[in-house]
Amino acid sequence: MAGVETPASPTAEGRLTEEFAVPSHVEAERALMAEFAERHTSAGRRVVLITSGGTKVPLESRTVRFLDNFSSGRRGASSAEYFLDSGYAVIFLHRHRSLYPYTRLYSGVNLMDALQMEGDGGSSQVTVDQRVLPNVASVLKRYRAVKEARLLLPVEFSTLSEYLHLLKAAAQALSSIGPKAMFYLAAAVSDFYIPASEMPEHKIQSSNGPLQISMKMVPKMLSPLVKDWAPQAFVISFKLETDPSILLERARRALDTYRHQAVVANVLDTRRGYVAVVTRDTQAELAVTEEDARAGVEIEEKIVSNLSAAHGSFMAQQG
Ligand code: 9Z3
Repeated sequence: MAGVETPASPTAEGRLTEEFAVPSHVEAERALMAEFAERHTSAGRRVVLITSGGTKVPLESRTVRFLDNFSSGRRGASSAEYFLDSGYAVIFLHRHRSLYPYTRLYSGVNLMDALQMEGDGGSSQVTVDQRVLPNVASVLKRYRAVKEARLLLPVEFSTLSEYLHLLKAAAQALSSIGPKAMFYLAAAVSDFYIPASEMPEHKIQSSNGPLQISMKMVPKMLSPLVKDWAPQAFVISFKLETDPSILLERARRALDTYRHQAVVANVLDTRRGYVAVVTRDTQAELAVTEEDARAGVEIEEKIVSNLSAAHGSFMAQQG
């Protein structure tokens, strides 16, 4: 209608700036990520940014309570190892205390049960019981080699706000390496949050009776990431459902909406044994067979092998 101005709806990036406070360490992390990307691409390596773990959404500004989700970070941590084995340098953007590459293999072990002590007092010797930490010598060797070559850059987040700002900083830091960058967005990011302006400052009192909360939609960062922050990169998102019958349709819809390169689609209960890698023209079903399971083959090895080959073709097409 002439003369009536409808305000344009804010973009995801605009909402990020307006609604989520910038954490103090973002600039320092951005500089580290940019230096890391530059150093490794100069040495002829590709760089993958892996996001991993769940997010914590506070209900009070002096947070006593928060909303969390199931993600253990295993997908991200094990994928990091396979990307390293395939020659990638890895930025590991993970939720504080979620599973970590290499140590994840022993996450169920009580450290005290893995150590043995000979002698006592000043002359005691502590050794490792390799029955409790199977293959620890070879795992330690791989871990040390990765550390010495500075091939793994860990970056931590806890809250949703930290995750969102660090993802943007990472995407901008990797934009200079163009198609050599892969984004592997395996973190389970909350879809809902309470804006700071609507959050009570102090602990919500149970004496006020049952609690009703209203949450806003989290802006979808995939959109500015693909369009503006790292438009030349190879971008993989993950789609999680609990109902297998809608999984593939949702994965295709995400590809249509964001126009990125692939979606790894999985169902909560079967995620360790089956995924589909969906692109605009292909669909690969990857599964851990019984034989694989006996040989210790993990689904992440297959996902990484599929995607690193696709990334190679993508880079070749970009010239
Ligand atoms: C995934 O689907 C990951 O594969 C899992 C891995 C989180 C299931 P774990 O950490 O589990 O090994 O325990 N990540 C993405 C999940 C997600 O929240 N996706 C959103 C969606 O499906 C947005 S891209 O809508």
